[in-house]
Amino acid sequence: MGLILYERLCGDDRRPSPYCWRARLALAHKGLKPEYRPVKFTERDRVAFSGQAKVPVLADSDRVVSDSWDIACYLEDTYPDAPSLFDGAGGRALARFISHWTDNSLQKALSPILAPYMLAAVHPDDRDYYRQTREARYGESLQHLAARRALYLEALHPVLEPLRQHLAESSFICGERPAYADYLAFAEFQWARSVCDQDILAPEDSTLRAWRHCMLDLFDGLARSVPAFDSAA
Ligand SMILES: N[C@@H](CCC(=O)N[C@@H](CS)C(=O)NCC(=O)O)C(=O)O
Repeated sequence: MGLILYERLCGDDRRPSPYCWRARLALAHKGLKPEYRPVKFTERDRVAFSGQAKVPVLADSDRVVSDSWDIACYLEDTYPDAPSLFDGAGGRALARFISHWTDNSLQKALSPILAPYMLAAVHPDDRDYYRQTREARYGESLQHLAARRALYLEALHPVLEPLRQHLAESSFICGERPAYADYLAFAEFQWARSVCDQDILAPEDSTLRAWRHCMLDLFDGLARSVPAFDSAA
């Protein structure tokens, strides 16, 4: 048995999960080609062998790893001769900081914009589950969130400022070449373009758009190869 990545499946074969894109891109960076096993939200039992219910889950022969950060660290430590995801202990620590920033700032700003789009994008079997769990999380209906979309988009702009300023000085978050910190942030943009028919970036946001374009080109256009909206190409 080789490498298997269990990842989220949505309707029309969409793969929006940013956590799963972190793992997809980390595997590609290492030159590894896993078999993808798509899992619906309501198929939690299919990843129960990992001891928890979320994706991504990576199975590498008899090793099973869940959690995107743990998967990145596992790949880095298990495949040290392949290109590095972190470039040393300092780079790993900085990537961890970007992972916390992504989870706590970028994703927090993005998720109220994308949750209503997700409701339309999830597999029809998952729609009730998604609505119930997300409305419980936000404490209000997804319809109410959608009605405030313009406000959330405005609030996203300053959250992106550190990324914008950094990318004005550097081709990638990690410098001359992309590495795991780039995948962490880009995975959120990939989530957006997988489900949302409007670009979350303004036309004048040229620095972020240029970086996103380069990220989409990586690994023979891996991120472009899945169903998504062209509005954010
Ligand atoms: N900290 C985990 C979070 C994983 C996560 O939340 N995955 C989502 C992907 S859609 C999930 O499985 N959610 C299950 C649910 O909402 O029921 C990671 O970094 O991998």
